[in-house]
Order: sequence, then structure tokens, then C-alpha cells
Amino acid sequence: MSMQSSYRFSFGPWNISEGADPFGPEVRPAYPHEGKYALYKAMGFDGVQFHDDDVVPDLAKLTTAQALQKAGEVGRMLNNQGLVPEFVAPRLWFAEQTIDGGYTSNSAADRAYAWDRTRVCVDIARAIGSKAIVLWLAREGSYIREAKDAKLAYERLLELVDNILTYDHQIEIWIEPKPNEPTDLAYVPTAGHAIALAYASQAPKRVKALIESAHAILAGLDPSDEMAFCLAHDKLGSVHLNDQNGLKYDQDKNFGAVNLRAAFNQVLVLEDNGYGKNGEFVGLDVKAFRTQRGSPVTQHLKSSRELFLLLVEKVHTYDRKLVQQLRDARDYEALELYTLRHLLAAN
Ligand code: 3MF
Ligand code: MG
Repeated sequence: MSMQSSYRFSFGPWNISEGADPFGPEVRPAYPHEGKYALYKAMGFDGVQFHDDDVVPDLAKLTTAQALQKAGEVGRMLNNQGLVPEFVAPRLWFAEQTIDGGYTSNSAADRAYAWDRTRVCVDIARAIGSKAIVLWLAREGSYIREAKDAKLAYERLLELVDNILTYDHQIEIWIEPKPNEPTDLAYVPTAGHAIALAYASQAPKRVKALIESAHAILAGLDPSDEMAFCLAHDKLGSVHLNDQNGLKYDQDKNFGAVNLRAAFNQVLVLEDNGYGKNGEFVGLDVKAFRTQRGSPVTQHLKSSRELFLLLVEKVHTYDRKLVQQLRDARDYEALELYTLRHLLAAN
């Protein structure tokens, strides 16, 4: 077991939001996108997660050369501020061409658009000095299963992964599984699906998963087990820590805010397996309450980070000898009580 506590944290600019939801408009004044980078360091964050159009606003209106020039400027700005770009993800769920998904759309023109956008995303990632792209397969799925040929869709996704690996011989692909929302039936709903794609690909070492706590919960799975599965295959590219109150819309609540014990188990599996030692970030993907006043609203990011670090302490002081004894004695009743007492500081 390896003990370590020097974690690097990341979040994406979309985590500082104006509070709009599907039922109503923005409720907070917009905080200038470019101004958000200056907030990172003071809050204890070093990594920036990006969508392609977070790096290059108005991406669709620019030529590739213009986009890459802007990306180069952003890369230099990050460098000057001591920030690291963690990944760039193609935002494939806004465009008209992706109404029915991109890579798995039934329309060849839509699929061509998705591929073009993905290539530009890889180029942007390289231009800002990011070693990975993230594929959150937002609209790759269906609302009714009869709408698409699912076998063909999975073949197309593998072809996509291979095309990216061939297009760029260094970039890593981190697949972020999610079982639903915005589609009903999403392809690649779990870590198992993502890792199967990795092994089936032409360069398995460069294909990993990004596990988001809320997405695992939406799939009815334990987030720490999803992380453990990836770690066992040396394929945990990153995490999106947050929380989720049951099977509802994707909530992106603060890490540990719903299920402290499940959060403890996530920190435990990361800490025990040396996560972060090869530069991996502790990524957050958390949403501020719509009710929160102010601009920018950042408390949710600070709270989730603090909660993670408090749980690292709890992992360090978790009595492993006792845990081992109780495991050996198969006394899980006592193990459960000890664990809960430990979390409540009631030892
Ligand atoms: C959706 C998500 C996404 C991804 C992001 C990066 C908007 O549920 O979690 O956040 O994390 O697109 O791939
Ligand atoms: Mg996410």
C-alpha cells in the first residue's frame, strides 16, 4: 500500500456556472470565461479541464489554422499562470449535426462532422500541451432502441477510437462512461464497456477511462468499484468526483455530500493504489446550487476539494490492522461499525 497526499486538483470552466437549468434561465451574472483561469490557483487547483470550445470560443466560426493559433495562445497563458491543461473534450452535443448523435448517427454527413470536429479537438489538445482527449459520448445512444443498430454503433465507436489513435500517435483517449442523459439508452454506459473498447483498439495502452461518481451511481454501480476496475487494468485516466442522490437527473452534487461512506471508499481506492503518482489529477465535476447568490460562485469547488482532503486524512488513520483482523475473522458487522465510527470520529 502506498501512502501519499500531494494531490493535484482540476475542474472545468463550466463548473463555474450561471445557474440555468432546463426549466429556467441564468440566475447569476456571467463571469467572464477568460477571467476564470485566474481563480484556479487561489482555490488550490492546478489543472484545467477543457472542451474544445472552452479553449477556442466560437470554434465553429474559425478556420482550423485560426483555432490552433488561439489554442497556442491559451497554452502560453496557462503556462504563465502555472496551470496545466488536463484534457480537451470535443463538445459534440450542441451542433445541429449531432441532434441524433455524431459518431453513431444514422447520417453519414453527421458522422463526417463528428470526425472533423474530433480531429480539430485532438489538434487543439496538442496545441495547448494536453496529452489526452476525453470522449463523453453525450448523444451516442437513442431514445428508442429501434432507432439505431446498436451493434453497428459499437463498431463505429471502435473505428472512431482506432481512427484517433492513428491520426495522432501520442494522444491518449479517456472515455467517460454515462448510462443516460441526454439520451435514454446510452452506448458505453460503464467502465467495463470503455475498457473493452480500449483492449479491442489498435493501441490499448493509450485508451483509458474517466470515471465520474454520479455517472456510476446512475448506472446502479458503486463509483469506487468502477475506479478499482480501471486501476486493476492500469486504465484510470482521470476521475470526475461528485455525488448523486439516487436515480434522478445528473446532479453533479458536491463530492461526499450525499454518501460520505461511498466518498470515503473512492478516496480509499485512489489513495491505496497510488492514484496521482503519475500525474493524474483529482478532477471535480460539480454544479453549484441554482439558489446560490453571487458571481462567480465557487464554494462548491472549494467544498468538494476540502472534503476530498479530509477523507484522505480518514484513509490515513483507518486502522488497517484492525480491518485485516476483521476481514480474517469474516466479521463484517464489526468492520462496518468500525468504519462508520471512524467516519464519525467516534472511535
Ligand atoms: C456530463 C459530463 C460532462 C463531461 C465533460 C467532459 C459537461 O454528464 O460529465 O460535463 O464531463 O463534457 O467530457
Ligand atoms: Mg463529467
